Amino acid sequence: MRPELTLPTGHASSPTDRRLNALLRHLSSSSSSSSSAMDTNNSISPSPTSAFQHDSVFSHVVQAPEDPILGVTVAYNKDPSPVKLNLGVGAYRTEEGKPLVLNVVRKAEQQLVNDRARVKEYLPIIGLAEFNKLSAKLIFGADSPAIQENRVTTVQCLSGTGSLRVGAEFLAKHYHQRTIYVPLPTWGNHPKVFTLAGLSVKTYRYYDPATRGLNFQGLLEDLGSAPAGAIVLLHACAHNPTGVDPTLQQWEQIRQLMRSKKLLPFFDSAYQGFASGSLDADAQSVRMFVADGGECLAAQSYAKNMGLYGERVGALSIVCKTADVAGKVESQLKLVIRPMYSNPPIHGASIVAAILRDRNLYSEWTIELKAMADRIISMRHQLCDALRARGTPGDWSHIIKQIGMFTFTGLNSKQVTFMTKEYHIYMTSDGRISMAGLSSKTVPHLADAIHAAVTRVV
Ligand code: PGU
Repeated sequence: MRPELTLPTGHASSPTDRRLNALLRHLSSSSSSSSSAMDTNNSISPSPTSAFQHDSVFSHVVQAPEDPILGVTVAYNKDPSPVKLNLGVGAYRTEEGKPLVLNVVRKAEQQLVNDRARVKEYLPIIGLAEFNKLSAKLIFGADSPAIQENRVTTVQCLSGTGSLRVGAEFLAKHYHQRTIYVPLPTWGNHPKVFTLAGLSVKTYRYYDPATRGLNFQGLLEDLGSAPAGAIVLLHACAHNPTGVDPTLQQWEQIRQLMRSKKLLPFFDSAYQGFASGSLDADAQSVRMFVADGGECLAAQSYAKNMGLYGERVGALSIVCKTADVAGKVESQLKLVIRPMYSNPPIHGASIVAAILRDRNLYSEWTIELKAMADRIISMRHQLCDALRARGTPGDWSHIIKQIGMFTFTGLNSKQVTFMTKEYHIYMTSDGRISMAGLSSKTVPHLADAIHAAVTRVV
């Protein structure tokens, strides 16, 4: 039995209410004339005060907290202050504080638009073949023997996150060890992605708060005592959130230890080119592990280095011992992808392929990339100088020493809350700030806020 749809009596006096009641009468008469299946399945909730509201099958659902990183932007957007500053999400901004679409991306998009032969058909399950080939070349190097020997399978995925997820699901299904070790700390989404994919997450020591540098001894000890075969997540460069990377010598020691213990490296490469400004230099860690002939996984993102955040374009590569194994692995990756999202989007991958295939566009990209990396480095110097000029207590040299998009300031969550409340500066509660969100104009405001936080909040 359907209750009659009207607004509560005594409220139907205004013209608006009368119109609403007429509409409700119309809706209830048209639905009662339809089939009985419609009637039971598509009942209309007449008003928010209806008794139906209390019968929701979802009424037990509790409000979830905002994401620790993306939620910072949500809070920032709600703040009406003209001086507000978003240093939460790792997204590049210009000196004017605006998001940047690279010139070379605009050019590639123009080419795509002008090409009338282009269609919007589905891509294959593993994505755009040319994109995959060029992505592997970008991370492993043009002369990589693994590529030449066809031992690498590369599949286009939904940016870095999607690549990690597909790789993790493949490992959970087909690899004998389901434990993955992630650095402490790491990008907040890593544990969630890996756990939901079916892996069990453990941590290895990485950052030393006392030195604000690498806890190399702790890292070696923890990886040394990991069970044989365990998977190890490594940030290829520009470690997030700490901005602390091993030196090449340290990478070499990590490689030797991992190979001797048969630990499986899973590289997350979300910042190639952003750490040093050089695409090759930032891929050194990965290339070291591939050069020894061993196996590994690599998740690549074009969100930062091409500024293609919202295009969701990335790649997962699995380097295998033989071409035969690589072919079989690829066939299984397709079974992971197909029920997840069927096949990836075409536009972003076409932009990347257009840039990577063309010598001129490629070289233009490297110049724009270097300019972004340099601007971030210059922000590091400006912020450090501004704090020194204010006599802010503490040693701030880590701002310059750390690399990539972020500075792990060492500010505690109380100080972060204070800076947000009093200075409208938004950042993650672990004290990480995105240097890419800063500009010469906003450095003084941030330095004032840090100075006040350090001197007034313990
Ligand atoms: N891996 C690491 C180490 C990252 O820092 C990020 C992005 C990703 C993967 C995923 O990037 P995709 O956009 O999926 O390619 N981290 C940024 C962006 C915001 C977020 O948390 O997704 C950050 O601010 O930490």
